[in-house]
Amino acid sequence: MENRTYTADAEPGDHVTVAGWVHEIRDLGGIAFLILRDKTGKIQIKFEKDEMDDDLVEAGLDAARESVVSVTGTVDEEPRAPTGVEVTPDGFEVIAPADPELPLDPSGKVDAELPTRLDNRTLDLRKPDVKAVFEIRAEVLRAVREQFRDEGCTEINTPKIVATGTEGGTELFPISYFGEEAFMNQSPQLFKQLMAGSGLEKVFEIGPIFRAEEHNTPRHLNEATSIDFEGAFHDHTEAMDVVEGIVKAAYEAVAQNCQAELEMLDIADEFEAPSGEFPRLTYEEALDRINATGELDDHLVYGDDLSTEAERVLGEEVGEHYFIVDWPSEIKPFYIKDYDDDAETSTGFDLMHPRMELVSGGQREHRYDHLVEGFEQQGLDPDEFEYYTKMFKYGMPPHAGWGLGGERLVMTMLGLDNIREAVLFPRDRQRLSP
Ligand code: ATP
Ligand code: AMO
Repeated sequence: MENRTYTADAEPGDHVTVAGWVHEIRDLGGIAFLILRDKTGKIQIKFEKDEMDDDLVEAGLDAARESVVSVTGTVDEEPRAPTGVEVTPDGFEVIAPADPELPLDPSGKVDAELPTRLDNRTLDLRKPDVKAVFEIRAEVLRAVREQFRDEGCTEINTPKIVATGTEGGTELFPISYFGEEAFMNQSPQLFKQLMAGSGLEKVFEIGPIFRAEEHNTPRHLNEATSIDFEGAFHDHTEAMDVVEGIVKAAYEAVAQNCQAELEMLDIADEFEAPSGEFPRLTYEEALDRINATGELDDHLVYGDDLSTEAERVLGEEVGEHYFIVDWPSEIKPFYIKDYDDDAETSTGFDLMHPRMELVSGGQREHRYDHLVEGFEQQGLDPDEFEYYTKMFKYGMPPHAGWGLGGERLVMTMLGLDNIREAVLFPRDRQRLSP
């Protein structure tokens, strides 16, 4: 493959070997065109039937669509060709033939349903608009990592096979660990906190979380990518500043480095990185604004969690990213700290996109006695979490953090209807392979 030239690099006068997929063959009679496609774009290969070796013409025109072929030839200027140049071949080789019966059409002329696309992701990602989503996803993760590093955070990796859950006992996937019961981790929550108390102080992790969600929705996965932060000596407002910076950095990087992909998705014109501070609404203000719309069947009262419908109504009201702060303690997890002067109100916060929740976070309970009490109140046995709680006896600083759903970030950024569009191989109720 040494002398392969990316198709976009082919210049008039070059004698090149270009390799890629047969995108399309247009046979016009005396002249025929094979459109060759690779990561960089497409190039036209011209076959002049009367002037070329018959075997060469036959090999080229018999190649099935989506076969991988290699073409050697001369590059000429041709204004009528899609890229302004074409290759007149003197050599043609089929490297990997494709079955003419394709399960989906990568040229996009025939639409395929999502399940067919997910079953055939290799072919699906030959479509430039689908590929664009994953190029952007990669850029988002790159930008997020860079922003964390600029903030002085250290990237960590914590175990995904664990002995206990943290986000409530019902949504765990049990597995057998050498005959002992274990679980797929729902969140790096406890581990990242342990690292906030370590010499690392400010840490982040980008990794999978596993949730045995029973429901099948367009915004839940059973395996998702969580972007987690935990910082020593941070309170919840500082943790909110960090996540606001991360989300903005991701948007800015995409605006700057992914114009071609945004155009491919047809959203380049309206794509905008959020500017200005994200509004911070209290939970009670949020309830008032939702109730004032009169759009919900039931009036929300203090202590209610926000339903999907309530989130949607509020999102339409606010119309941009926003935080909800000052939640009732009773509906936030045990590891979140309450205000010192108001034990009924929690330092927990959510960051919302107008369409859905993106982030949960808060300042953590770092006082040993309060933490153990919290476990008991939540119905969890503190003894099972001794590996975690005992570290709170050896100098655990005040700390705060959050978890941001990576797929939700990409989905809302690009206006994708279904979260599965933002994952290569989604795991949901129906889907365990590929
Ligand atoms: P022959 O070339 O042997 O006369 P033909 O009649 O099929 O055979 P043309 O009349 O040259 O071929 O072209 C057919 C169509 O292809 C025309 O619409 C022409 O504009 C277009 N065409 C010809 N050459 C090119 C090229 N190099 N790139 C793009 N389009 C081309
Ligand atoms: P929470 O459970 O709210 O908080 O999760 C944080 C964020 O992760 C994303 N997310 C999901 N995305 C897709 N499918 C799912 N099933 C799914 N579950 C969660 C969401 C959500 O806002 N330990 C806390 C975080 C913290 O306090 O640091 C936690 O896990 O975008």
